[in-house]
Amino acid sequence: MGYRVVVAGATGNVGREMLNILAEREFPISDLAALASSRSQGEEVELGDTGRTVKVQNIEHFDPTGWDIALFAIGSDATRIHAPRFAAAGCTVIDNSSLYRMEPDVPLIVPEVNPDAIDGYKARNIIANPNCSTAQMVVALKPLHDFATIRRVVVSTYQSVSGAGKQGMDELFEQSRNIFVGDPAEPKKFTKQIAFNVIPHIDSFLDDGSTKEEWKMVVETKKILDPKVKVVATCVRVPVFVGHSEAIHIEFENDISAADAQRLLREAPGIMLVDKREDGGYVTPIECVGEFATYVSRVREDPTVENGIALWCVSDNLRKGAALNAVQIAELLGRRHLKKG
Ligand code: 2RA
Repeated sequence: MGYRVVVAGATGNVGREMLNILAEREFPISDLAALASSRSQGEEVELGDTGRTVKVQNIEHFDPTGWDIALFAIGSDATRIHAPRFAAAGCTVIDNSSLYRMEPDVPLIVPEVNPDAIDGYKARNIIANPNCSTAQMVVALKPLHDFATIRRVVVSTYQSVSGAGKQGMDELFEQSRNIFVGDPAEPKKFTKQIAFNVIPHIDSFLDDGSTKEEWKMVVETKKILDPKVKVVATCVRVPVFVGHSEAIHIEFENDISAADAQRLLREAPGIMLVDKREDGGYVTPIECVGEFATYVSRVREDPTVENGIALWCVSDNLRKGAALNAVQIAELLGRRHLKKG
């Protein structure tokens, strides 16, 4: 008993993590297909540590007829080609790219935040996964918003290089190594040196001076959490391999104390509160790698506004920021709408 599951982009950072998480969460799979471009055709990928390996097929030649769920991590250009044909064949697409996130008839889902929105998936038979930096933030905001209604969010992100794919990770590694031999190497993936540096630029610049990554955090938060919430973001690339961190400052309509916020966060789904006002009483990105949780630390009142809370939020961007959220959407879809084969 189980679903016929396709992982498209199976050899990339997120694709491999989706395979790992399908195994870790024992997602019911009766049949598994791993797809990638022709470059990776014939490679073998593993379904986590189950010992089960799957030969990678060329997505161009794959017929999705009779398959139940396709987890996509192939970028917007390839998704534009393949998602419609998978959806039309009756295979529900859960897409990690940004292509469909803001389409009015495509649900954009974080299961801990807006699970009911998935009930509209049949319109296109496509469900969108949010941007990694949005996903962890709305998980942390949700319990606080339900309690005291958020008016405004100011967020600064510290995003790891794995958000830019394997090339981003390779660039940090090589630059960090070469610096000690006096040759930091010219930036390729990033606009400036990333080793021992930070870069206030992710994705492309928009006319108003913000970047597309910052725009995504604004519009996706409004779609997932509440269109009335005002958000302003500064998204920064930092020399960390995996794990996005965020300093979040929140203004509420109603009164909320730090103790209220800590209690709500401690009890909320998907959140691990690690918050002691002492040396080491907080989470850092290195500690979140490989974990499912969205970690929250440094919860405190912000005295500069009437009802303000500031906090620190850390999560594995390849997991809750992408692969885990996608698998959780598949679990939600199965519970609510699909019959196991
Ligand atoms: C990044 N959120 O971190 C973007 C895409 N994964 O680069």
